[in-house]
Amino acid sequence: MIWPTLNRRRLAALLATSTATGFAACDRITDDDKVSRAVGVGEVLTRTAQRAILTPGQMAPEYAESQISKWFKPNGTTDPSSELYDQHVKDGFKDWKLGITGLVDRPFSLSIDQLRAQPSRTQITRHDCVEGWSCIGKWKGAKLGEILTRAGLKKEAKFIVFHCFDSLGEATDGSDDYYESIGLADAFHPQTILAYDMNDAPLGTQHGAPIRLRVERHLGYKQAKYVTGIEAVASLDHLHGGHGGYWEDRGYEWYGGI
Ligand SMILES: Nc1nc2c(c(=O)[nH]1)N[C@H]1C(S)=C(S)[C@@H](COP(=O)(O)O)O[C@H]1N2
Ligand SMILES: [Mo]
Repeated sequence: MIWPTLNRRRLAALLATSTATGFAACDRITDDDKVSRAVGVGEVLTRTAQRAILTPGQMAPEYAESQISKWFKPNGTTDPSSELYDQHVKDGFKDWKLGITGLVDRPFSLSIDQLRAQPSRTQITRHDCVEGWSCIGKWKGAKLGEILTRAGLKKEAKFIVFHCFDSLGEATDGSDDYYESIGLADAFHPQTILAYDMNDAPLGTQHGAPIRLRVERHLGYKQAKYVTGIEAVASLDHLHGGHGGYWEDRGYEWYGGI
């Protein structure tokens, strides 16, 4: 079961390398502004190439109960520790609501109980962090595609953004808030869920309570924890650093495919 993943990874790494080499040439002949745009194009090419070769809609490998990691490494924020978050933890997220906003025909919000009543999926998958570690966990959550269908995406909507409770840096103006985004193909992928259970128990604080995104064909940093709101947008330019995610704004690739 692990071999197809390794092969896909090698393929993706090869594609990334060949694209990077291609743009090393541009580096010498263009100014900084053009280079950064070229790198953007490179990412699109890699993504398109990955899509073409890796079969669109492909499922991430799933594992057996016996393969679930005894310990799942918590990473990044392990407690947003804000007044609001602490209050939610204290009352079991009874007043917490997930808003679905932006380019939708019918914006709405869901309480944790309502979210638990949505069509769900359970999956045992491997989480791969760019730092070089992996853990296998079991996730149960509401299918994102169903929620978006209920909200009705406007035709201009191209990306789904996940806003989070936590902030990783020092800034107090919101510029260090964690956020992530995915394209529509991933938003409607059957394994893309808003997970509220991990290993058959409600998601704990360390792993993103009350909900975290599981978008299984992607690296760890795409798996947004502590999601407070979902927004459909036409472009990522106006959000924070404009690259579609906290780590993307700090240089990581947006697609983050595995
Ligand atoms: N809100 C939020 N989501 C986040 C992070 C974070 O710091 N804040 N870290 C990311 C990274 S780099 C990884 S590897 C995973 C870690 O998830 P875990 O703590 O459940 O292992 O969450 C991702 N999602
Ligand atoms: Mo990560």
